[in-house]
Amino acid sequence: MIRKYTFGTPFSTDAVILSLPAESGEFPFFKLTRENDRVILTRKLQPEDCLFGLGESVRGINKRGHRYRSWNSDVFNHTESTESLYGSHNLLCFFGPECCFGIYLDDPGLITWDLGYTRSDTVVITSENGQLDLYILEEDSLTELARTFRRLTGRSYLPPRWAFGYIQSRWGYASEEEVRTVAEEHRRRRIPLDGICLDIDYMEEFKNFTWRKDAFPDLPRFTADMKADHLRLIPIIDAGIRQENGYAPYDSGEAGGYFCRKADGSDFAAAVWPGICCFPDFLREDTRRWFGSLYRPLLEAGLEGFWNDMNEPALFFTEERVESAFRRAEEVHRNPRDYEAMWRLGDSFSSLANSLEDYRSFFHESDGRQVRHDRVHNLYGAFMTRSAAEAFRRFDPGKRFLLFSRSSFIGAHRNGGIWQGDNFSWWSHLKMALQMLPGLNLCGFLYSGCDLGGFGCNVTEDLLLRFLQLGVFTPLMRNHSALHTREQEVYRFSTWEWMRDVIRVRYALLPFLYSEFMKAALTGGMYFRPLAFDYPKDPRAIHTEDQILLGEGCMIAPVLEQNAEGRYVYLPEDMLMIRFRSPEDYDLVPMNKGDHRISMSLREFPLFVKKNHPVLLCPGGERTELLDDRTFTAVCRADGKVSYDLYRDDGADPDPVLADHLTTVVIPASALSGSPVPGVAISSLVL
Ligand code: MIG
Repeated sequence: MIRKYTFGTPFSTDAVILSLPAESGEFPFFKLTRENDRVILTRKLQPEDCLFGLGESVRGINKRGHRYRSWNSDVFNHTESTESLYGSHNLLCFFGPECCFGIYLDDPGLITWDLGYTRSDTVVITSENGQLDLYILEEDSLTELARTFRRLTGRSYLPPRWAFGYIQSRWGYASEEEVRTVAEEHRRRRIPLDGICLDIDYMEEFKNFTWRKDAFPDLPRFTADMKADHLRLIPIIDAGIRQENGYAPYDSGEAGGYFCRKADGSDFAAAVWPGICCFPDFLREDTRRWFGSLYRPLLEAGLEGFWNDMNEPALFFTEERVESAFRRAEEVHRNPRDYEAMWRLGDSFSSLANSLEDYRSFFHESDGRQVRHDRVHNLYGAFMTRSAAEAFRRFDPGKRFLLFSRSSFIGAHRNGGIWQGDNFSWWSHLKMALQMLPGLNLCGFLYSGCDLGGFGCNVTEDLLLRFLQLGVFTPLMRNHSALHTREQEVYRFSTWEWMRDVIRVRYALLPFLYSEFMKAALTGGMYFRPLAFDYPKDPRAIHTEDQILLGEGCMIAPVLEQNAEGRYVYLPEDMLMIRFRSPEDYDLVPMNKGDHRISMSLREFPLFVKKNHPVLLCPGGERTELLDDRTFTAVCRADGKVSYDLYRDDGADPDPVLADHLTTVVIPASALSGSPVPGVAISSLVL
């Protein structure tokens, strides 16, 4: 059941696809107060209550015990105390012995979520805008709650099937030759690969929609060569457009009046990678059309995938802010004995980036109205994604394109995926990546993943291995690292063969994982979920923070600590453990409900599977397009005959009908009797 409540005149965010009448009765579940413009919602928590949701955010699967802020931010240095990341996903589900409901704030401005921070038994949610649509969702189970929310907000984005392959990326690949070498080094070692990301270094002076003619002399030919080898190039596009006469995207943007403006009507300008930039007003339909059309030459050059960055939007500085920092510096210079001012001087410069004052200084246009940016801040990245997705649809309506963004808002889950932003090569960030996945799925972002290996600082071999072992299961499986950090391609490491085997397991599982993903996406389900969703009566499962469910019948529990050589795993029911070393080399171990200490050497990682849920392994291959998805080994802890509905399609149809693509695979009871592992059916299938 969904109930809608409207406060003031909300900005239309496009997040919701159902149009519902607003209720007029008493507001349920919360005490509602208004303070100046704000709307404040307060609710007492019972000791057992859990909170799920908030999509991209730090800390646990259960969000209880921290204060979060919906305010899209470029936070290269995020840690567990960070309150805002790159996206704002304003859904929070309350789950306890006496409650199962969700609250969704369709509000693109600043929201504070005090989730047992000020008082451990109280939730306080504050909307600064105070003008919003508020939805209360009520169902008997978390699983139904998630479905209802998807009904409200629409179907998740479907990436092309090749986007489930392994993708190599690094900030710093600066020429065609370098990129070809990366491809070649993978090929020589038979490391599977489907795509290589081009970061800002491919552009001329970091200017969107250009490419460096010296380093990438013929991008269409390069793209075609790679494609002939079933590899895709995936260029980055940033939000800002350099303010420079003679640069076509700037000239056409200026001519169309498509940029965000200051109060005096002049274009708002701020420095980002290309220098001083203007910012497309993506909230306007005509701007989205214009910006989307700029992708066209790249699409015509054969490119089929993009990642959109810096779209919070990230601002390095504005001239106004630099001026005022210098003014402060001069004042301090004149009063050298004002030690405190001297000490604070550093802050004036270090706080130049992403300043609230700048976000308050420019405007969007909506239905002829001027809307100050900070009121709608969290929409910016989502509408950039929308601009690109709409352009791709116009260009080729019969095809899926890969698109993933850094910044997002609910609604953007219909148009693209997201990556989890600038993590570090830290063990704690491996855990954070795992814990973020269920929340993202709840909010509709099924196609996602973190920078495997970690983006910032230097990775170690063991950490990269463990990251890849998580990445085997994330829809976006991308190794990405920052300029000047240790080179992170798997072939750089002495244990590259183990890493290759991990990636090979991904390819062997790919048709199965793709099937699980598509079934979740097409039925409004979740690909990853907290254990609480399937075991709502099991307190151990409800509070499990380092294992998550995958698809219909699987659970993952990666090793998250250095030198651990294994870990404890809680099985909420009897399961089969598949402990992989490679697609050909794995242990099948039936295990009973309860706690287990499981040894996992560096090259080993487990997949747990419920009884009577088969897992399918294909013979593997080095490219998604070359996989044989008709020949499988099925493994299953079974009580008798079992079947599985395998989803298979062309991987490109943007609007597939689930029922048209299901093949029922049957594993006969006889597969049990001949099996070397008692109770586990192992069966070869040819479709
Ligand atoms: O200010 O394009 O999150 O993935 O490599 C950094 C360079 C800009 C941030 C992205 C990261 C990307 C980097 N970008």
